[in-house]
Amino acid sequence: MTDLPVFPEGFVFGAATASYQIEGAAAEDGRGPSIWDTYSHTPGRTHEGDTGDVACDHYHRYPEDVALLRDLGVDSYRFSIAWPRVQPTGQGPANQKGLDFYSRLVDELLEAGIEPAATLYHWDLPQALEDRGGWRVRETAERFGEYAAIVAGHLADRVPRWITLNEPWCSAFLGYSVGRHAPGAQEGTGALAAAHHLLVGHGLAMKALRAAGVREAGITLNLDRNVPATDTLADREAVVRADTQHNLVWTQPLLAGRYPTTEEDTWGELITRQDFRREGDLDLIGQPLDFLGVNYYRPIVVADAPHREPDPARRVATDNRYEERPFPDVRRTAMGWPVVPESFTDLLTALKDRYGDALPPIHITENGTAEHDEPAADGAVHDTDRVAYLHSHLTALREALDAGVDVRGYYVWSLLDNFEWALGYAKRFGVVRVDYDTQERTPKDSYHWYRRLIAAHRG
Ligand code: IFM
Repeated sequence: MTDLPVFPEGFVFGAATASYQIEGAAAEDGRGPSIWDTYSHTPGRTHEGDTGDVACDHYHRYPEDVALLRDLGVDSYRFSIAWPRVQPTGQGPANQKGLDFYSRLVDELLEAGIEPAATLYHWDLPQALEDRGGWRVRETAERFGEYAAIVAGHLADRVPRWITLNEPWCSAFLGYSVGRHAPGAQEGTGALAAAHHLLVGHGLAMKALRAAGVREAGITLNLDRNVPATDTLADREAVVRADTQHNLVWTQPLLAGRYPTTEEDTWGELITRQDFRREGDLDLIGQPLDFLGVNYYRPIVVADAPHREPDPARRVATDNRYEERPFPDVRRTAMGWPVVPESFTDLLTALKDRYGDALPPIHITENGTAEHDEPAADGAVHDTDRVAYLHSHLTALREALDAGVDVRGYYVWSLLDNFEWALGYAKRFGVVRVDYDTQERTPKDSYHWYRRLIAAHRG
């Protein structure tokens, strides 16, 4: 174990999941439909028509899953709360049975000595709200603030760490521009409005969490490390547009109190046509964060390119005059993602360089990999590629700490193999294998590796 990275005392080791990806019980105890139920049940949207109807059946098997977390030795477990379990139509009184489920989960975690870390929104918007405009409209942000108040009112006394939104980039841009996530829209201004209303919703949820007296509240972003394909000015400028779309659209309002100065160059007429911003929004969005959650998986190579759609009236928000290129000469995961651990260090040090003292402490709220792992003849899962990925990325994270970045915790994605959104059950990210026919859980070699790493940090 001598080559394993060592983290400071008090560093939080955790594991993460999300409601729609693991819970199942899609129509149980009053849960209403979410946009992901609609999307996954629409033919052609997901791999082999997979849905989250059953997923890992965590709704019924959560005691077994908490026992796996306890044996893993994690300090904290990051899960998300399904809004349509708590408010089946996204508004109005709480569905007590939905709240009771999360209350039971939290109690089970606390009994196991594990700190719960709750995400309020990991993409399962109540379908009824999408029918009224979804994140394109401000009303959804207002309903989100009310939902946050209900949940915090029930759980704030037992949940110390709260995350308002998970990866709003995916909600806004995969959901309303690329169309590869629910609700599957392909729009220009609609996606930019969604991005803004997600930030407003975050601000309203922060106020609700503060009012409930929670210990720590923050937001999780999937920041990208965009690197230019060549050193030409054109490619370097393309990186600025990619950074604006992926990163600055969130970090500037959240951490610098302003919208990105590069937004007009990135979105042109789409952003100048917007009328969704209101006076006071930046103050709401820019409330102090106790921590910033960062999810990291891979870097992206960016090259200058023309607009894919020449007509601005028909252009989607992710058509920003750049294209992705393959990362040369590195291993790729089962997602096709390049494995470049040093990019993880670079992402974090660049964040520190840009925001300095305005950067709150960081929690890595997701990091991990999908691999082609299969059980061996003895039933064990020797996921050596995942072990190598985790080892190299935790080492890269340690280097970021050495470079002065204040990182307080790390959550592996994911505890369980689960529903990987449009890719269904074809991609496995878990440190625990799930047999979807029997629901049997098998800890993989990576689970045992992570367990040893955590144990090595205990006195
Ligand atoms: O599975 C997802 C998760 O829901 C959000 N972050 C990225 C993961 C892997 O794609």
